[in-house]
Amino acid sequence: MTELILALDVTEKKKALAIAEACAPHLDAIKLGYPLILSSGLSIAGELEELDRPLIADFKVADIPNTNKLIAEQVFDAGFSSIICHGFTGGDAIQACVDVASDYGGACFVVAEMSHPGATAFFHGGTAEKIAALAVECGADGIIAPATRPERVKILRGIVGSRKILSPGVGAQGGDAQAVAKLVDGIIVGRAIYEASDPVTAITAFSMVR
Ligand code: OMP
Repeated sequence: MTELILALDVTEKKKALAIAEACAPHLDAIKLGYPLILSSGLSIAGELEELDRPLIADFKVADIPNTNKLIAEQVFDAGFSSIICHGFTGGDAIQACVDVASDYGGACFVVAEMSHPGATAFFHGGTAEKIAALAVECGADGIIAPATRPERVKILRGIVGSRKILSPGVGAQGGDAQAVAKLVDGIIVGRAIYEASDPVTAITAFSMVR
């Protein structure tokens, strides 16, 4: 089964909570990042915990190992079950997040290649492949790879094997959920769900993944 993960990038707290509550029964996880947490505070994780869905912290952590460790501890203390970090910072920085995740019984996902058009400037030419290999070496639970480029996901799958691939970029960014769902373990969907007039109905467009 491919999981469906809602990217809850809604900056109005009341609206975010209402969408999460309505959609939760149809989701496998909820991803929170800077837009919602900077507008509502980290404590929103505690409020969402009662929906009983795993919470993924998308801070794309990208600092030195010690700072990564401190950030990851805050994330897991707040009730998240997974953290997303960048991989271009290198093995020691990834390892810091992986180790904290493991201490808390949580998971760490490493961004191997981003989904937006500009990402090709730096992630192509071997970088994404190197990051994916580093993620495996560090014992990460999986990688983030672009739904906007299924052909790249296939290449990265060849590197990470059975580790999880979570894939953003379907819907608003133009990626085709159907095409990528069979290649990955989870698709991450934001605007196509939370900007819809009826988010729960919008989810049915992604029912092929659950
Ligand atoms: P929508 O484009 O609205 O579906 O949202 C996609 C979500 O995935 C946003 O929260 C992005 O920050 C996130 N994301 C990407 O879109 N591309 C990436 O390469 C990586 C991420 C991510 O790490 O989640």
